[in-house]
Amino acid sequence: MSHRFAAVDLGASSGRVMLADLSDGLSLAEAHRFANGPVRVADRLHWDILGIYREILAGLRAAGPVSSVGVDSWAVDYGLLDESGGLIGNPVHYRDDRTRGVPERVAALVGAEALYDVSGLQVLPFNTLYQLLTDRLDGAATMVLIPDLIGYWLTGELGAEVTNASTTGLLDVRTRSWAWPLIERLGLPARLFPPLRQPGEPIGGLRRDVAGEIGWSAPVRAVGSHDTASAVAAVPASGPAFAYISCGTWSLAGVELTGPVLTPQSRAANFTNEAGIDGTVRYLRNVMGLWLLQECVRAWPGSDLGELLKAAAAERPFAAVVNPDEPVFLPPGDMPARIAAECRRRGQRPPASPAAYTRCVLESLALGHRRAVRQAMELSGRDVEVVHLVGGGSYNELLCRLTADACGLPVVAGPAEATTLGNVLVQARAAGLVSGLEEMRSLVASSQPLRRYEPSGDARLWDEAAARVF
Ligand code: LFR
Repeated sequence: MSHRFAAVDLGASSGRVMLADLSDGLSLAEAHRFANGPVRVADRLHWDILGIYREILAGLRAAGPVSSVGVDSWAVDYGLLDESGGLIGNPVHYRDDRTRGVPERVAALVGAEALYDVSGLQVLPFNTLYQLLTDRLDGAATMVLIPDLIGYWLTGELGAEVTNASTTGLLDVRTRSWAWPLIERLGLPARLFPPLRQPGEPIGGLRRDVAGEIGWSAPVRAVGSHDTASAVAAVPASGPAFAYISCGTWSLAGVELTGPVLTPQSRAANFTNEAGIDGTVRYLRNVMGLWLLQECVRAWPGSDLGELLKAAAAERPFAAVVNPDEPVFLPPGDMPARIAAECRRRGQRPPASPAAYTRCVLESLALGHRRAVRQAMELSGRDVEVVHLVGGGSYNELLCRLTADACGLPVVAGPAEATTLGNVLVQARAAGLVSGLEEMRSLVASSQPLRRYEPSGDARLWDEAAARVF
């Protein structure tokens, strides 16, 4: 029992409760998986947070007793609590468009340079600070990020785990504490921001009612509660000369540093300095990710992803490519139509079949990966010898191969479960079973299946394709 840990991992399209056993190496089992996604009510996109919580409890019940529980999820989104700790309204989904025009207003008020200098964060329309500025805050006593909200419901303890807090735009990237002068400047009430906690710190024991419902009790521990922080912690790298792509709904592509890069060039390239485990900096950019394909597949009822990928491998290379990061791709909706419009805008004929769209998406993503990895190297000065592609996207062999070719670097694909592994390894370390980041990573490398792709093909074709879209 003392070597078993539970990870609650909430993704934008599904959530899972995973069980890890470290008694002999490191093995993972899925205790429960459930669908997740936006719920549109009139003109707002929400998360079904109570449904998510119910599924988490079902998952913990199925998992059985463990030494501790850790929770991670996507970043930036939050719930507001009233004086008595009750949730005010349903958390809004980051793909909602309520922040339209807000980043520009904030930049005009504070100055884009000053903002970047404080938080080191890339400008994405859904950053917490922009969302908060559109929210009604009068009755709100506390703002809790999604994993901290789950932690609060499980234990009754409030806090803000620092890796995820770093995605709010309101954390000082140098001191890793709340950026009080900025918070005041923006007119946001200081009372909203709970005390920070570090990955590995105990949050509290399960509430009595929770323990009663799931049939056992254990402490809940803070982990890298931003899913990307957990994923990067579990990259199976053996030295510093690596880039990573945490590839799922999003592709988070960059390098791991010991300090932030806050240069004007870095800001212009919209690179972010998010907080990693053990004081590391996740220097990366968001690439639109497999969201592009997920939304295509949603538009093609009855289509089979495996078949599509097989057919895409046989499609003509570079027939059409887009910049995957066009803001027009962010909201849910008819993705093939938007891709077709982007192709036309760039003077290319739109794909003519689902297989051709799939090829277009994967080549476009590989171009996005290449641009982010190269810029991360240039802007940080970090040498990179290998690209680690982790997360669900590592199952996609065509994407891995295209990424290796586009980057001109070997790609090591896997583990697919990097987020869960990072989550449980931080718990295992707190329990004294592993020593540090290095040992965590070598345990991942020795226990998880990995595949290696050497770059091949004509590099000039990728240069030419990149010049078409960037
Ligand atoms: C990935 C992720 C990204 C974040 C996006 C929105 O799951 O957490 O890191 O930018 O979701 O929260």
